[in-house]
Amino acid sequence: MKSWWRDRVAYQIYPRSFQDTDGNGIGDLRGIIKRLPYLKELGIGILWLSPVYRSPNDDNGYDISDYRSIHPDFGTMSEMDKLLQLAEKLDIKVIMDLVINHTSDEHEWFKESRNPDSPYRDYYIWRPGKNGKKPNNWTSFFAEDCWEFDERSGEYFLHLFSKKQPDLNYRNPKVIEEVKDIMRFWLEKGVAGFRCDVINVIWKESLANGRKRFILTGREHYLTNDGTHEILRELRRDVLSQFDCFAVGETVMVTPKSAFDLSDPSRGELDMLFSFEHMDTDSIIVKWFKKRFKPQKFCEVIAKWQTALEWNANYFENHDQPRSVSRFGDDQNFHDESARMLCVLLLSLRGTPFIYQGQEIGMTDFDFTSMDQIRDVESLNVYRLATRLHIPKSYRWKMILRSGRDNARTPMQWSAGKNAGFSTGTPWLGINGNHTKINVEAQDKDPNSVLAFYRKMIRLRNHNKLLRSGAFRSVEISRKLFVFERIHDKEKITVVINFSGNPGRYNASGKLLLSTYERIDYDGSLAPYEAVLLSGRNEG
Ligand code: TEU
Repeated sequence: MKSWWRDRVAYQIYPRSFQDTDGNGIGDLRGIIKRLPYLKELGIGILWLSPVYRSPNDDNGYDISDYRSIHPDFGTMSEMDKLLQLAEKLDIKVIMDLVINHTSDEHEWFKESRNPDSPYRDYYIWRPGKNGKKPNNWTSFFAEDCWEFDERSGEYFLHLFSKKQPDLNYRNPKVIEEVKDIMRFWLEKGVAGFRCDVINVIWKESLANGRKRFILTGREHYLTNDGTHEILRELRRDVLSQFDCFAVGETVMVTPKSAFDLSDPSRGELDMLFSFEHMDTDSIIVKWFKKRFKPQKFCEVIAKWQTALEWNANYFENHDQPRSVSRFGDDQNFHDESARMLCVLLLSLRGTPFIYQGQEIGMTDFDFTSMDQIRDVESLNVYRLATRLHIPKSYRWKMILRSGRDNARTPMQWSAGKNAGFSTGTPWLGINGNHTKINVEAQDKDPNSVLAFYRKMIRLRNHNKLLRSGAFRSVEISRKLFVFERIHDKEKITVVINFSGNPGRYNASGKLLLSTYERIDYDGSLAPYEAVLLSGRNEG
């Protein structure tokens, strides 16, 4: 089957924050249906829906209690079917979020498994304590430890994420069969694949104590091991290979080598994956402790991954990350210019580009002023831990401001009107006050807007085979400049990026294809955050 997913631009919707149509303050499927023409006009070819399944929303849907039903807040299964039908008519492929490392503790399987004699007991990882202690010393992704004691069954269960997200036990063949059935259910409905949530931690090689670490003690026992590779090959063999679909993995803490093995087409596991190294260049060990963002380091990591993998899934933001224009650009002095520069960079790289809702209009980090406004379980846990560790309140709040996931989850800014046109009710999460300036309606008819530029750049990529599938060659990476080429046979496109708020200079030849500024030709001068694409002959 042709890898059509390599020729399309993908867009991620966080449904809870996208468009509410029934006034309950939560985005819904009818809202997504309403906005499909907007996505078509943007040039989107793949739509990734973050979870819309039934869930108690401890982790906003990444804690699933029924994989085959739609959460009533989002709508009904018939509305889901309608969304799929309309998307197909617009030639937009829809992929679902496959969250199979864990379920919700309100899933029937888990409720059953609390009975030690239940056939579902082995669907999860239950262990007795040791001398009144937890089964091991592992720590979770959400700043807690990894074991929760269940009074009823007198044992602990493992959870790498929140205590309401118990890990599934992949040593139990029934679990893998259940996952295959869930995948088939959605593929037979017409979805075109899956974004596989933290897919490289699902096999726990051992439950032994881990080496004490600042974060994720115990990770050596579950990160990207043979068990995970085998499960991925089995899912490919028994399910994915039967459908015209793709699987993109979210793979935490992978190296270029381990990522290559997970996404090498000849191994039949993932078709591509989201890595994190470029998203951690401004972190000190963990994302909550930040250092100054350095474009050179960021671009060096990107260049490394461009050649390390046969194919990448490229992204600069998602529902877990701060907004890219605030983090990698300059949302105060060069908002539009740096948003356009990031657009050129993302859409000029080799690999499938993933745009996150609101990125196309330059949405920024939130303007919250208090923890009362924070909803994300990860942020709430981290703030509680930082308080226990006596980290000063001002610094605790700075940690949340700079790295909290709610930065990306404020409702989509459709207009300057009430609630940014997101909802007629009270939004589940605060609306950014800058929606009066940054919104779709204001940009839709403005030829100089960030939105207009995304439409232009996506159109260029959708019609330029060299940009979609040419080889990547790094030319120059310095404190302010990132220059690379996309090459196919005798043709090449040179991408010159001034990754700074100062004017720059880089001499390069070629016909000007596009600039983030109005210009008719390229004389080597670069305005602040200017990016240009030049087409020419490949002599090298
Ligand atoms: O995220 C995996 C994960 O580890 C995230 O916490 C991410 O590493 C971190 O927040 C990035 O800074 C996936 C989902 O994307 C996330 O929304 C879920 O909370 C998590 O898995 C559990 O399902």
